[in-house]
Amino acid sequence: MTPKPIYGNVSSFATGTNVELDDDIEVRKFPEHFIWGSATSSFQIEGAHDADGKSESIWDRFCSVPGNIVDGSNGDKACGHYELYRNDVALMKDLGLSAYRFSIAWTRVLPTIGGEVNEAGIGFYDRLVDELLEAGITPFPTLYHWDLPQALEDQGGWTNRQTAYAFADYAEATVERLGDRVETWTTLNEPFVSANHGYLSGEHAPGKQSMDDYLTASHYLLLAHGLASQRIRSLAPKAKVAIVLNFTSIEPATNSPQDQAQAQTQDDLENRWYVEPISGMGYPAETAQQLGWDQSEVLEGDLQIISDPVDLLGINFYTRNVVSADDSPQTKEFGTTDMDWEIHPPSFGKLLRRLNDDYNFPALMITENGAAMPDQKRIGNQINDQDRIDYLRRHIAQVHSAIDNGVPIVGYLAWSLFDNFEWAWGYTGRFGLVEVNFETLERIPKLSADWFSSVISSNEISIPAADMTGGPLNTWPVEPIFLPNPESA
Ligand code: GCO
Repeated sequence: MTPKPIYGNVSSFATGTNVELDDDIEVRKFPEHFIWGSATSSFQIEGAHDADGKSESIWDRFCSVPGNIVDGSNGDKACGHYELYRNDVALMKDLGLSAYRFSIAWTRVLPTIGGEVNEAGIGFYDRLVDELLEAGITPFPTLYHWDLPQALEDQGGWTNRQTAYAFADYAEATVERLGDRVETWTTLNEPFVSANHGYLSGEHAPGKQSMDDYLTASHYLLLAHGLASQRIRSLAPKAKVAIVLNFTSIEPATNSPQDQAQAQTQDDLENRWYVEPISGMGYPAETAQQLGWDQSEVLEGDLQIISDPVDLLGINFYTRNVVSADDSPQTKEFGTTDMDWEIHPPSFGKLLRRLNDDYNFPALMITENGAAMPDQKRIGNQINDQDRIDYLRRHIAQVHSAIDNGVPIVGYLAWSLFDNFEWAWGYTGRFGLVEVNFETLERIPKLSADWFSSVISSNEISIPAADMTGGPLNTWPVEPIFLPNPESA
């Protein structure tokens, strides 16, 4: 089956329109063909940890160490998506998703280093892609969402340059099998988190804690992206290549030079460190120097490989971080989610404009945005998550506003379709639009799923005027959610 194109000619990108309904509600219409979807990742939902020849990943290993995961859980069963995928695709169809972002487990496709492709493992994704296309949903696979084969970690993982080449081989094997039906390939999900949480803070697999390892891993991850991108293009010349980066808005707590310097360093490390090499600008020089990084891993030609132009930048956004040189705790202006992450929609709008002003990506897509919420209230059987709806609506409003300002955003994917394995938080952080009972594996759409579904079918959001003028609304007070257009301000 031929996939339908997921984004057309971005140069003729049309902006949305706004309709004032009455004094209380404003309706914001999205451009025609705007992509609405949801996202998940392999380890977080699939389960079937040793099925059909899959080998151990760093997350299988990490979960087996007591104390690593707050609730002592693992991904052995997760949402049981490996068995229930048909049911799940039917659910996506009911919700009206036009795209589904999922990730492919390297350990299913190539269970051993340098070994043969595991037909049973890739077969799962082959069937999933067909099922999605059959349902009219565009498959949007990510090749790497953190579940590195443990066998590669045993040889240094992302601190070993060979892992980047192994990734390109894995990309090739996957694209050879699915490239006839997949239009857009995402190489990596959030290399910052892979490198930082995995090799510096140690809160994620493989749990290392070294600044040298962080720096090395960040470079080999980006190299892996570039090598895979070249491989994908040579195998599937019509394919679009994307990378998904996470961005956290970093603000200095005060105007003091110390706080500003701290904010600059953090912004460099978390945000610019990845987007700039990809854009051909190299690593942020001042911060690299401050950290004493001699860049000896960066061989001649690497930066060119890394900056092989992408067709699409995927943006994951959740929160902002107000930083001070003395690390003092900051007030969370508009409240927090259940993860204690600050809710700050205006920062999202600001970030989208900044990415468009500072870099030159032909298209942007929101590949993750969402919130863990307490999910304690119910109406009958259904979770009444008005707080999650508020979060989503305010962030989607920022997307609309950015589009109106000419930022070429082609789609919005909510994180996440399901409650799932939230890494070191186990099953305690619930981000789903759909509730999952982890005993019975029953799926029950939350109120937010119904709301999101109506946004998709109408291709618009309705915003209470109070959201734009300030004043208390629902669960937290707001400031104007639309940043003024810099031109007209
Ligand atoms: C990420 C990952 C997801 C997380 C989500 C919530 O962005 O960190 O892509 O796997 O579950 O972000 O933390």
